[in-house]
Amino acid sequence: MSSKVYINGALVPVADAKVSVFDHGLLYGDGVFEGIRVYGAKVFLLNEHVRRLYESARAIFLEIPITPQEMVDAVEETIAANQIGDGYVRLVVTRGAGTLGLDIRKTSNPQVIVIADTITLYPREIYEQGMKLITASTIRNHPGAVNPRIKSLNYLNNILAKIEGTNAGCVEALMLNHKGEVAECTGDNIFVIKDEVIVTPPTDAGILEGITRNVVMRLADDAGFVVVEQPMTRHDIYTADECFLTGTAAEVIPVVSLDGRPIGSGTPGPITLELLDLFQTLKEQGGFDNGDIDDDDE
Ligand code: PXG
Repeated sequence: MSSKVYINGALVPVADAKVSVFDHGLLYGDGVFEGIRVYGAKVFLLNEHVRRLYESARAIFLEIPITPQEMVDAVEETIAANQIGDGYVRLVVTRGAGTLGLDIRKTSNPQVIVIADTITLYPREIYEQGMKLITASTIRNHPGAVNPRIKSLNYLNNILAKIEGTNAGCVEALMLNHKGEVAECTGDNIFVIKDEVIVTPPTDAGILEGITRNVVMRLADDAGFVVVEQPMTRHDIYTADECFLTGTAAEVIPVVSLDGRPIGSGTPGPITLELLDLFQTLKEQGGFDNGDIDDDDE
């Protein structure tokens, strides 16, 4: 089976899926993207990802040339054409080709790309034994610059932090915000548990509002846990009972140390494991019955 990439309305062989060297996506990281999981040939939380893509685009004055419903259809078509059972979908919308200058009025034809592929996951041992983290010296983007809530193609800041993690032997790295508070990791949101209260930084800490984060907050709330969004410092992680990360690729992954300090018992915590279980069940069900993550009966 040869894989096909969706580009601007057509499904083409990978070798024919090309963009211009004048595309602002390439020249300036000018564009937006999403990463989505496919479980059992069903796209998980597709509407939430499509909604965030359009919100990111709106924030950077990028008009996506197709409707959200057409985007949903493009994703479904692409995973069907590639016979993806369990995998990963990458949505990319670039600004399109322009001149060698920043002026977006000189650009045209935003490129809409859907790639369906397999996914590289964190090694299984990390789920069992827990992840070790270090704090990167590279801080998260200041929200007054490119707001971290925008999932833009400009990920160099996070890549630099990820390199620091890799160099220290860690698969993820913690990023602080401009105030020195905990923001998130390079591609995952962070939670701690202290005295059975589940705590995560608020969106205005300068983070991506992760879809997995929101799902886990809802699952925890439905299971009767107290969940709070509160500014945190590293001290709150060093002294937490448990810690875990959430993300499309990671799902829910236990964290057992930060900067060499063991967190809690230094092994994956019981509430983390309970949330991991709840997440597995949600995956098997294909999402929440009543659609949106935020729909709550109360
Ligand atoms: N924070 C950042 C900075 C991210 O990029 C998350 C949190 C988690 O969000 P979701 O919505 O996935 O729960 C992300 C997501 C990949 C990949 O290929 C994933 C992300 C970024 C870049 C690549 O898995 N992140």
